[in-house]
Amino acid sequence: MKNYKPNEKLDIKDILNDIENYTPKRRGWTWREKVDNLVMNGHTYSDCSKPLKNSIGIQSAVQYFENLDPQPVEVITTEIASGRFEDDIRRMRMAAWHGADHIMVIRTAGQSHYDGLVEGTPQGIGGIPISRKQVRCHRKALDFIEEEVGRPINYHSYISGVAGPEIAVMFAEEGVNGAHQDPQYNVLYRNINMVRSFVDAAESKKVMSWADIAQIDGAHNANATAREAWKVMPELMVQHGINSMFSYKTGIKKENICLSTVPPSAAPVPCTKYDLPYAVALRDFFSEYKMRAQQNTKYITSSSREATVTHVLNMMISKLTNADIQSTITPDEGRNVPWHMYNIEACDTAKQTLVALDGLLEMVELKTDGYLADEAREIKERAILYLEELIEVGGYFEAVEKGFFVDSGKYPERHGDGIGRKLDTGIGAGTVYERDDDYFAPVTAHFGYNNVAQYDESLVDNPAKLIEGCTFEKPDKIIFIDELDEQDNVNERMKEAEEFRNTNMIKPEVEWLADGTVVLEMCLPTDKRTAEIASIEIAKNMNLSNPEVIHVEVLHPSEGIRVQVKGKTDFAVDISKLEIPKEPILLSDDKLWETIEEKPLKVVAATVGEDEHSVGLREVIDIKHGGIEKWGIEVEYLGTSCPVEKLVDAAIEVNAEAILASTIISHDKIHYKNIKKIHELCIEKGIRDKVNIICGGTQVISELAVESGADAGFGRGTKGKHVATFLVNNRK
Ligand code: Z97
Repeated sequence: MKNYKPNEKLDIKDILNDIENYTPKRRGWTWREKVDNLVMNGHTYSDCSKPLKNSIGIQSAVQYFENLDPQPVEVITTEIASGRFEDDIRRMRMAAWHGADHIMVIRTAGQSHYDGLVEGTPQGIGGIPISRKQVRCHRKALDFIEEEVGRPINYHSYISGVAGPEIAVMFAEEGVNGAHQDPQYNVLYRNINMVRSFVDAAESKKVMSWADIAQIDGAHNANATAREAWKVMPELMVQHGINSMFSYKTGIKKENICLSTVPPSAAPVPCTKYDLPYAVALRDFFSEYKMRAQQNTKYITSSSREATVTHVLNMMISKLTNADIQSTITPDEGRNVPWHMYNIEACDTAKQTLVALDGLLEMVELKTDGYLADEAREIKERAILYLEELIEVGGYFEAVEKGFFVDSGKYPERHGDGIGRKLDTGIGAGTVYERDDDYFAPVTAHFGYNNVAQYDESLVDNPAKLIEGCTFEKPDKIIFIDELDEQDNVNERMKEAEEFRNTNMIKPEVEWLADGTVVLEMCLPTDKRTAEIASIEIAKNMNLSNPEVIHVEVLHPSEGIRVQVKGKTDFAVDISKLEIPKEPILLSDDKLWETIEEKPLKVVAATVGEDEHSVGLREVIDIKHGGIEKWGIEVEYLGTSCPVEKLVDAAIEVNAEAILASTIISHDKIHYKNIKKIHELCIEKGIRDKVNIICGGTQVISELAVESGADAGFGRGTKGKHVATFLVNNRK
């Protein structure tokens, strides 16, 4: 693959090229490298990791801190779900530049509905990469992206459904680094037979342990499904316990077993009273395992503001209880649309919050008595009682049959509305057989009884040797099958958007390249229902097709409604035909301070003629609003309606380097006439070659000001920095 520069787009065709011969360059999960007392730009960080080679900091970093971009020690997850792997690749690159190093490619529909490995691209069914080709392309693109940002990136998907073991093998072969795997997920939410799920899980987990794949469990789904999410806290502990110990016993090492934790509640309930004791209880029970913290999604709405606040509060809990992986959710998961730009926002929210809370535990500590300790203990006690009852009734399968799980009562209370499954029903029921005495599979990482000794006793621990290595050791044994679907495949899809791939044509996008989708935001002075319908009409009048309300918020029942609408544009823009004015290059604060400190700079300033409009000039001068005083420029302000002679004389008297003349009034071109006068007076008094004449005002056009004799003209929108940069760059 080519080595792309930051200003070059990844070429999907380059990734697809020779994909049949790709093998992953490494396997296994990677944690960030912690740096003790990392110093960056003079600040010392306690909980940060090795900085990146290429990245984009949060907005204040870009604007005020020269892209200071410390990386928290927690792995940051982003969920990508465009459903088109060629678009996912671009999204991965954006996310990695914003600090994500755990890329979960998730589904828009159930991966667990697949009952086998699929060749080609199942576009339209799900967003998850199910085919070897997709996984390969993703991992290959990430090989480049991780070099580009300078940090390993963990690639992640799901090992679930009755195809779990096959997918696990494919993921191991292809260098996938993390996966969700929890048989309880299959049983409870996908009605896959219990026996089959646990047998499959044993096989899958064994394979995952061989490939060093980190595992995330599925306990959080009980929280998202429960009627009142904070009531399932004891159950969540039990689910974590079952999957963790099962995984450990199949061979996954403890540091690769990550509990999928989620703060169970959210405001307006007093959520910290539930969430913090729960997080503490979890750490008490599962201290040897890793914690993957996800934001609460049970109570998420379409308000991205609200989702962001929940996310930040959840990260406070993560920080107080040392989460290892911080997940970020599309902050508007409530809208159920994979809005990638909001995913990036969520990565920034995580980075911003975790860096802001750097060193928190050096300053505060959690109390070990009182409410927090009592509550945490109570949750643990309830969990133990739950587990004891589970054993009493005969074990996990019996407990599921009796509807123990996702019951809406807080254990030991039970409402009888849990998810019940029968041992002999569900998908894949009756498909598990005991292995024959002479059962034998010549493969690596195989769970359970495998009678290798019948062929070679010395190879009991290495059955694949009997066939000179299986696909794990000999990747050239993997048979790569490309697309099978003639219509639904990457080549066809790429043809559709060909006009927009690496050409001059652009269209806005949200989900896929050139989907034309935009978001409109408006405030309408009416009631909620009328506003919803009116907003659609407004979008139609703006020529947007398929308009759809994605968020409504009542500001007042009759005075105002905030509405967000999405819709599609049907035109494209040819960027080669745009006239793009040069961006003004502004000097940095440091450069301005440094230069002016070295060689002080004095100016005189006034509004000239009969002009009393001083606001614009004052904004450009005053330190309060980022005027030129900010960098130490000395200003002799002569007030308003200043005669031009007085201004020029003042410049001579104080030995000013520049004259700043401001005018708003422009009838009869009086502003340019005054400039001309200043210019001529300066010549007459012999100082024109020593001073810069700078003219400002809302009606000033730079070229005309210069034609009238000024050195520069500044119109509407000018900030102090524009003027300061000009003064420093053009000293006479
Ligand atoms: C997360 N935000 O990160 P399906 N196995 C387990 C799961 O939890 C899931 C699947 C399989 C969430 C998003 C929700 N979890 C994902 C343990 C899904 C796969 O059957 O393909 O829909 O789900 O956890």
